[in-house]
Amino acid sequence: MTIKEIKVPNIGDVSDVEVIEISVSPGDRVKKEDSLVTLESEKASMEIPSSDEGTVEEVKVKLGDKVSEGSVIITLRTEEETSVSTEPSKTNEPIPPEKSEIKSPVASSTKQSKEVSVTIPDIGDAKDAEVIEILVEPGQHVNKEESLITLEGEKATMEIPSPFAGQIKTITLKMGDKVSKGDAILTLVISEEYPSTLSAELPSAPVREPSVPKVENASTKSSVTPVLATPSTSNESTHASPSVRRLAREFGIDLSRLKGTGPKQRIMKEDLQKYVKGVLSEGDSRGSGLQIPKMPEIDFSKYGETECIPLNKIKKLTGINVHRSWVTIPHVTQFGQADITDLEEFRKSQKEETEKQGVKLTPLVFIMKAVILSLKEFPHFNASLDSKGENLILKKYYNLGIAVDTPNGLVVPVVKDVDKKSTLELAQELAEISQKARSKGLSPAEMSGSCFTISSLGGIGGTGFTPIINAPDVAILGVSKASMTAIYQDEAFNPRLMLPLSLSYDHRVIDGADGARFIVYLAKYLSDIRTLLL
Ligand code: CAO
Repeated sequence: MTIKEIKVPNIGDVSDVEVIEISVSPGDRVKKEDSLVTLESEKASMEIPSSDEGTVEEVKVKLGDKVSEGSVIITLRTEEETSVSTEPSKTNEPIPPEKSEIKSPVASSTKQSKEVSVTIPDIGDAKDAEVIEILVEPGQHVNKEESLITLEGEKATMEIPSPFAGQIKTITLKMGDKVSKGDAILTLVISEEYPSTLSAELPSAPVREPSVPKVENASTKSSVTPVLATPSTSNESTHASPSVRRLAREFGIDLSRLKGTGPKQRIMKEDLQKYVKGVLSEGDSRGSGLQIPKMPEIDFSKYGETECIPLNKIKKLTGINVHRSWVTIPHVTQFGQADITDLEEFRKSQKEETEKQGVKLTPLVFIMKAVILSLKEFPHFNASLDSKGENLILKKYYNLGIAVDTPNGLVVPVVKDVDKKSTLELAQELAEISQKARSKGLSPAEMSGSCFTISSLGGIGGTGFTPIINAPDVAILGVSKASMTAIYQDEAFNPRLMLPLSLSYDHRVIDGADGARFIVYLAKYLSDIRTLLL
């Protein structure tokens, strides 16, 4: 067993380069060419791969350190019997900063627009390097040193920066092309619109006459951004170019969360964009900074006897839906109560008659009617946010979800077109869907298309609760058990049957004032039986 020092190889004419990423820690197993650290100079980011295989003994650098050729990065415990410090592998040989070439200038004056062809500069001994990323598009303005493409050779990945500032006219190569020194990348229009960089470079740039073979531009040095990394096989999920890494760092994104769609699962710029868009549109808790610690696994049997009952399908599905609603919708619950003394008197007077017709009239049917009147008064309660959360879809139909308690769990059948149905029709349909729900006879169609949901626990008891919105609805009404209450009216306390109501609403769509107005209107309709029966 030998301890070897892995040093920064020749990285061209740069020194004191900052360590911006450390990919290994003591005890890690690394293979030859696995990335150890990423360095970033003013002009280039480069990954330094391991020149040997072994176990990391010690990391000799820390983030922010400045290193140069020969600085020790790590010590590595290897199986070999040699005690000599390793020379950087071939891979670590620097790719010489090179001159970019321009050809076919249209004019010689620096004040006029010129079209130049940007070609692959000297990329060391890498021949037939593959184009794995095109970072620009026609019409785009680029700055000097801005990366144009990424190439992947057998031993190294490198970004080719623009030798000038200008506007891209055409891109000559395509993804997957194999290129070598001198191959055309793109044509760039450079003009006095970009004086800051042009004036610095062009006067001394020996631009070629159209008929003469191309001439190297001696003043435009430092063109290749060497990235001395061989794609890591031990950590494929972080196989990405420096520009993608830079972008990920700016957004604070952990690249190991992404799946690369590029060659050899390389993470492309598009993958990063898709990930960011996804996080933003879905309100992903990872992106919103909601770092919820995992529940600890507890062996409850050490405290007493236990029995494990697996959750059934309905409970699992309900769990997923209520959890998603709870964490993605900002809920507010508004409480209120309705005086249903008159309504109950009327219901009881009708009860015998309707039961003869086989229909059970409960307060819920009247609540459904009152909800429809309130939804008509407040249309944005009869709505859904689109998936991007940018538009409110107002619904011109009135379908109510009704939460039904079944032996298997909670299900929410939907009563369609409630506004078009009579009290008796609704009572009948309510009995039918409750029965179907309890005998698992509901079809998916009978459980979809709700606009607003009612969860009534009034038949059971309780004084109030905070229902969870049945997304994509924007509000839900919770109904608790009505009870006789002393209400102060006309300078006296009177016994009134009061119905507790709790309205949870999506605060992105509904303001607190409208939440309160809605419940006041609802209570008013329930208190006035004449309006309900109209
Ligand atoms: N206050 C006082 N009494 C009430 C009442 C209320 N708010 N609501 C119902 N009742 C009475 C009914 O009048 C009936 O009494 P009578 O037989 O004397 O007339 C009795 O309670 C039972 O009613 P019910 O519950 O069978 O009927 P319903 O129409 O009120 O409700 C249904 C139907 C399907 C909604 C209900 O059975 C149910 O499953 N509720 C549970 C919903 C649930 O689990 N919600 C929680 C979801 S999590 O948010």
